[in-house]
Amino acid sequence: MKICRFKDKQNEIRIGWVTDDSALLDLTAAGIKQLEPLLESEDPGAALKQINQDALPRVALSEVKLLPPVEHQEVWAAGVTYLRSKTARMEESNFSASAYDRVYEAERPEIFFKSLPEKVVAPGEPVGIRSDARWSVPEPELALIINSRGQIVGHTIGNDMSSRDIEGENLLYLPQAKTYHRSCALGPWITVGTPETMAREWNIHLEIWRNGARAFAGETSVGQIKRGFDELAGFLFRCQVFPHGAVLLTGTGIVPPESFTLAAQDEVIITISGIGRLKNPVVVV
Ligand code: DO4
Ligand code: MG
Repeated sequence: MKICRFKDKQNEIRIGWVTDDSALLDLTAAGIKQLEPLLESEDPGAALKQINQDALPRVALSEVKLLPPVEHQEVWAAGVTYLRSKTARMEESNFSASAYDRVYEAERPEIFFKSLPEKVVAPGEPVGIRSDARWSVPEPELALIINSRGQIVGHTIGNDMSSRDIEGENLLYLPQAKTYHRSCALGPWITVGTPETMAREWNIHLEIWRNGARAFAGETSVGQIKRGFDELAGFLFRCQVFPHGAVLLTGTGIVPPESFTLAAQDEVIITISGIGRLKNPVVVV
């Protein structure tokens, strides 16, 4: 089951239940005006099933503006969770190579702050590459939607935009490489009710388009993530509170070749088989 945030024709923010590729049901008529109460319920999928779909207005997806599926949650990200990511980071950095090697094997994962909710980029809106970076890439990642009790209640698609040259120069520059204007996109909606065993069978696909031609394509599987989802969420919630819940990106397993860097006007398309597609053009910030 898929739920989204959207703006209607009157520019009002609403919650939608996406029923097929072309339409959603407006949940306002069922008294649902925010995602948070649904995500905080014991079982959001079961709560949705109790709603009478026939009583809800049906709206074409082409008539709405999708918003990032995040309200008051901080967005965090795990790193070096795929073998491919560890290898790539070690190649980009002579200086800090052993740090990646160690964190891949260590009990404690790498987790870093990624974005305030109000800064998250919506589907279709531009993601940013830094004007002071030479080597910029998208990182297509499965994102866990976690409620305030630390329970994983849904999944969405995340793009952890990154400046590889800045990170590679010195690991202490990680916050600048990872957290800047337009560096995090989420969407197009949240899938609820999928157990981890099923989510691990999903594929993640990345395409980057430039001047009408495909400049890069790559694929991985969620099953390649080395750590369990509850393990990652558990570390995020250690000695920390998230009164509105949190979003946790789970790391990237697709890394374009070293010769590739994003450019303005590229289009980044991330598809996760069980969720949908997140598309964003690129701008320099
Ligand atoms: O250690 C740097 C960041 C790693 C990351 O973002 C990833 O593996 O996805
Ligand atoms: Mg990442």
